[in-house]
Order: sequence, then structure tokens, then C-alpha cells
Amino acid sequence: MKISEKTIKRLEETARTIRQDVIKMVTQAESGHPGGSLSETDMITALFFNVMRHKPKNPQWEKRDRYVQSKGHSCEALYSAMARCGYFPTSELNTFRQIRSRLQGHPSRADLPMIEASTGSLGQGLSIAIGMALGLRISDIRSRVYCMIGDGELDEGQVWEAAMSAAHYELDNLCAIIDNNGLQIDGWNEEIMNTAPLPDKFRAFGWHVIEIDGHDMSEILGAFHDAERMKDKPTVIIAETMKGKGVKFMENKVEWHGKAPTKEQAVIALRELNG
Ligand SMILES: Cc1ncc(C[n+]2csc(CCOP(=O)(O)OP(=O)(O)O)c2C)c(N)n1
Ligand SMILES: [Mg+2]
Repeated sequence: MKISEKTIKRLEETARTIRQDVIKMVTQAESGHPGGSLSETDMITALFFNVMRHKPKNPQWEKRDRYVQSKGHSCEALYSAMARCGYFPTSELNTFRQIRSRLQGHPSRADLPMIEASTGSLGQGLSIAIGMALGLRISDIRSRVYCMIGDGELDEGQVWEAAMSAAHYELDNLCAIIDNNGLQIDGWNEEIMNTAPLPDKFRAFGWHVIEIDGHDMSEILGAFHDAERMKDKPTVIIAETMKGKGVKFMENKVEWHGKAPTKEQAVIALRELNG
């Protein structure tokens, strides 16, 4: 599939804006999860601004594609993408993590109905996405379901039960994305719980596996389009990413999993993201 240079450039610019929003949101809230938000940003951008069929002005549109943020802690990038494509005003991003805000530290469908599933307890999102994919099939709706999963989250046994059932039910309308940034809350995955080799494991579970550079927009788009063409198997995109991507002092640093920069650090981060 040929994707124009113009489209790639436009998406890269949007991703840069989303990364800036992430920094502003966590700085203002003085808490949050910048590391995993910055690693997943390029995939979320591709989905919300190019790949998914959805109508931000009509979030309950029956034929919409669904997005489940299984790694609910890194919802900053999701909130920014949703605001920037028109689900709610971008000014609402300033309320992130405040009492009574709709933008809580983990996505809450009760507060924000255009969120497809409340998440944050790791391990559950893929099961929810499978329920949605089965429901769509039963209802004869040809929409797709996307589910973003953390690589540390793969330590949860429920993910593997879900992986088994998605293949069993031949859910080709389901696409999981692994944000394979190598880190979890307190260290490197390979030291805490080594889940390698991920491609072989998912293949053995009956999935179509695509491996990409999760920061290369044309590879990301190519992978989503490849997944759409797959028949009778769910697809997993294993995206090699970097925690904290785009902000040098955060990149590959476990301490930026769940803390906010100071105002001074935020100035440096934003300057860097302004390019
Ligand atoms: C069931 C459960 N256990 C523990 C936590 C606490 N927790 C929040 S984020 C996180 C690490 C997740 O790592 P990963 O999935 O790799 O996410 P990322 O690196 O993308 O931030 C943990 C253990 C949780 N949210 N849910
Ligand atoms: Mg991780």
C-alpha cells in the first residue's frame, strides 16, 4: 500500500503535538504516566487520525471501530488524541487528574462515555476487546477492534487466556498492539519477567504477527493495513518502542514511568518537542 509523504508528515506533526500535550498535562497535574504515553503516541496517532473509522461528533455510531486502552495508566496520549480529533474540547485537557474532571488518571467510561472501556487494572483489556469483536461479528457489523497492551502487562495471565480464545474464535476483526518499550513500573521486563520470544509465543497461540518499529509512521500504517487484510486470525502488532520517546532525559529511564517533570524540566522537554 502506498501512503503519501504528505500523510506521513501530517501524522508525524500530530504525534508531536500529542507528545507536547502529554508533557503539559502531567506537569500541570503534578502526576501521571509520561513514559508509556510517549512510547505509544505514534500508534495512537495513526489509529485516531488515519486508520480507524469513527465519528468524534457521533461517538455512539454503531459501525465505529473500537479502541481499548488496556494499559490504562498511560491515558494522557489517548485523551490528547481524542480531544484533538474532536471528541471534546482541547481546553478540557487542562483538567487532567483533577477532582471531578472527566479525564481521570485511568480511563473511566462512567465519566467519559466515548471511552470504550474503563481500564487501569492491567491484563483485562484484551478480554474486553474480544467480547466487543465477538459482539460485532454476531451483530454482523464489519467494524474492527484495536487494543493497546503494555509489554509489562503481558505478565498478567489473563492476557494469555484471552490470546488463546481470540485465535480459537478466529477473530480477524481484532488487532492487538504491544507497546514493546522494554520497561515496566520498576525495571526492565527481561529482568523482572522475561516474556521473550514474543513473536514465537503469539504465533504458537495462533495469531498473525507483525513486527515493526513503533516510531516509524509508514511502518505503523503498513501494519494496520496488513492486519485489515488478514482472514480467520487475530493480528498482533509487536511495536518496538522507547519509553519516554521524544524527550531525551526521559528516554529509556524507568523513573519516568509514573512521575511528572518539574516546571523547569517541562520547559526543556517542550523545547525539544518543538523541534
Ligand atoms: C493488575 C495491576 N497490577 C499492577 C498495576 C500497577 N502498574 C501500573 S503501570 C504498571 C507497569 C506496566 O508496564 P507496561 O505494561 O510495560 O506499561 P508501559 O511500559 O507502557 O508504561 C504497573 C505494574 C496495575 N495498574 N494493575
Ligand atoms: Mg512497558
